[in-house]
Amino acid sequence: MSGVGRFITLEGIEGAGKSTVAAALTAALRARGVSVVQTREPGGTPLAERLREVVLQRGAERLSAEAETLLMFASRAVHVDNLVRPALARGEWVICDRYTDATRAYQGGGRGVSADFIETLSREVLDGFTPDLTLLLDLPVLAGLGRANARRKANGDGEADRFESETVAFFERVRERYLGIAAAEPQRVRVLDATLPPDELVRAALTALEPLLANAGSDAGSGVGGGPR
Ligand code: Z5A
Repeated sequence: MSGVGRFITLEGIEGAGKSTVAAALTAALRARGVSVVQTREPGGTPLAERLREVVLQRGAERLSAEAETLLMFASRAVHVDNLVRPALARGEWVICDRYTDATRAYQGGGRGVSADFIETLSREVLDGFTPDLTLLLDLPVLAGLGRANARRKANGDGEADRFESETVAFFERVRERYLGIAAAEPQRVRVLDATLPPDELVRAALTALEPLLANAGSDAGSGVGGGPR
């Protein structure tokens, strides 16, 4: 199916199930003939993935919350310019694991970076480029961290990165900020119950996409998000 490209983002705390849902949505959309690019942030292109390593790895030097925010936006700018916008211009859908809401929630809510700083960067660096739809996978912090820890143990993963080593209180602030964003932008952000089993959660995510699928190819607008393209 060719038509209007759509930019869909998945958000939530660690262990919410974003990667699982992203993969299932990509497969389900492709089965319906939609061209889909699945990607993630920070990262998504070779240079943006290098920036991801820089920002996630714990090192000896202090990285201020503002510097962390700048690195997130540097990676995002590379990703949007080289992958997201070109895919949308070709009429493809982009399913992206995290985007600017993650900066609002983690750097803003979690680390206390000012909303003004983040919104200025979003405007100046990305021209306010906004998803058509954001699915917020919400679940209690301890449940998310429990899943993430179980997966790390099962995979024999090494040292926790700079976010995985954060406190429960940090993730509570992140979750609260996410829910605040959803309350402020209910048209763009749909909250899904991420305590549901994976197949039910994926069904709920697909239901949320239906209005965009129904309109695919019938308009040339910028979608429900309404941000500049
Ligand atoms: N970050 C930031 O601070 N600012 C920004 O602007 C951006 C990012 C863009 C990226 O880490 C870090 O960067 C992230 C925020 C920060 N750190 N944190 N926290 P990442 O990409 O490596 O990790 P993540 O984004 O947190 O993803 P994750 O831990 O991989 O979680 P997930 O993708 O949401 O979950 P999952 O991998 O699909 O599932 C986790 C486990 O739970 C796995 O074993 C599944 O089998 C299981 N699972 C999944 N769904 C379910 C359901 N529904 N029921 C039960 N079990 C489930």
